[in-house]
Amino acid sequence: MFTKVLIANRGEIAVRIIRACRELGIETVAVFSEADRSALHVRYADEAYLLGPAPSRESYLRGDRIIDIARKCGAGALHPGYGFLAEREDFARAVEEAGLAFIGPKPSAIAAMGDKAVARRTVTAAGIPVVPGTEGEGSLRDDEILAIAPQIGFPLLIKATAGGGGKGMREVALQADMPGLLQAARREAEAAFGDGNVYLEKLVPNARHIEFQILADEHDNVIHLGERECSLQRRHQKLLEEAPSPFLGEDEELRQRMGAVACQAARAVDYHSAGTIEFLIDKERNFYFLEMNTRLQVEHPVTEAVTGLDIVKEQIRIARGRKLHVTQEEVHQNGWAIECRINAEDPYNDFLPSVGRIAQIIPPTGPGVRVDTGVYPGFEISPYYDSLISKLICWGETRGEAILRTRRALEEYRILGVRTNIPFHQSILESPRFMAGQYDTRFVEERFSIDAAEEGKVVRPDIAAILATLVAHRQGQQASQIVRRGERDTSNWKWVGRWERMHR
Ligand code: MV4
Repeated sequence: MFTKVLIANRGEIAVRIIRACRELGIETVAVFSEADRSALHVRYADEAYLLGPAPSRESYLRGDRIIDIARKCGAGALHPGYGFLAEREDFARAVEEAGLAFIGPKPSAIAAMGDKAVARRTVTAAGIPVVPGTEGEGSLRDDEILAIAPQIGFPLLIKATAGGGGKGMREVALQADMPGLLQAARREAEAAFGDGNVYLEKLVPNARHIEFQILADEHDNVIHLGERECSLQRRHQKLLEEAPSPFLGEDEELRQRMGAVACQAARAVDYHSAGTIEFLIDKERNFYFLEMNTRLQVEHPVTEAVTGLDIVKEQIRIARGRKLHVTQEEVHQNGWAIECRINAEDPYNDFLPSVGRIAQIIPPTGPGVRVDTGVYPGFEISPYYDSLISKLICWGETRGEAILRTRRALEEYRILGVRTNIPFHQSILESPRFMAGQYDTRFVEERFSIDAAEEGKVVRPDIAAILATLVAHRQGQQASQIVRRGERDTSNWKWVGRWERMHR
């Protein structure tokens, strides 16, 4: 059984995983790029090793170097987090071949769900409903696709088999548009995944995007932890997630039916660890398997908030060969949770990424509030990685309380130095459609405008001036951050001195 874990990731998720390891008494090893020398995950881990220059390709995607470091430092397992190498079958296999435990599913399960056409066929064989579309797998030629399209009917979607997340996806309204859009989809898929293969699905209009969290151990136990509503996105970037889904609401029968199907899908690929089954639901409440994400997800905390389970700890326990310590009957959704992804981007300027130094950051706290972040005052937001700087997760006994608490927390949140999408979240949380739970995957793009939502609002330069003064004052007398040390450092003063010198 391993007692030391290498975390092959950065940012908030690396910190999240280190925290789970700490609580389990497991030693932690961080890896970092030159841009992340003073990042939180580096400071929180017991050991940290440099991977290389800032670009991911030369650092966090260097699977060979990461495995090398893991072996040399005596780690017994590796947690990939999300993104980067998390869903790469070849990497998972290389980790196992190096004698390390991969904290995630088997390479064969990653492969079976990674190709979306193969996944469709696999789950269909297990009796799981998928959206009508092309059947089978393997590459389809243009002439074959053009021949099948009218049989499926329009509107339809061209999707990349290597895809997921909307890349290489094209909506087609007419057969006449097929050839052009087919080429465009193939080109985009080729550029993004090095694989231009595509398949077709009938478009489900006004769909809701609901996903089920599952956990599966190596002793044939598969359970689901209920759903998350993920329909609030913009250009396939999720911005806000909640659990439960307001669309499923009190419909416990449908929830349990979908949960059972999610477990079935996991069993179909002999899945172990935490995973997510994505479904589309149409207005008539028909649901269809969309894809499976074979990793820990960004939005896992909303499920943790309502179930009281620690999904990362469960992943580690499963990788240690232990049994799930809850049964399906023991899992309950209690209350409501909302997660806002706080991104360094400008909601007033087409969500353009915002880079620079975080001059000040004051996260909200208090009852029912959780903030997962990898940044701190002085941290430099670089253009090399995604723009997620923090996740705000608020829990309430009811959806209403969760919304009010999220509004309160967003109001408390102060981030200076970079632009963030906090005003976007505030506008969403005040929009009648969101409050009523009546939003689908097109809401942000088609029905929501932050400028319209904020029309008529007063600008308060006096408040801005007072805030600027307070921040300047604070910076002048900033207290040292005192962290209790274990055996590995002698003095808090020494540590703080080093810290201050690093950020001068
Ligand atoms: C769909 C769909 C409707 N019908 N498939 C988007 C990302 C990937 N996971 C699958 N996605 C979708 N697949 C069928 N057959 C709707 C989505 C979808 C979506 C589409 C357009 C704009 C925003 C969207 C947000 C979530 C899901």
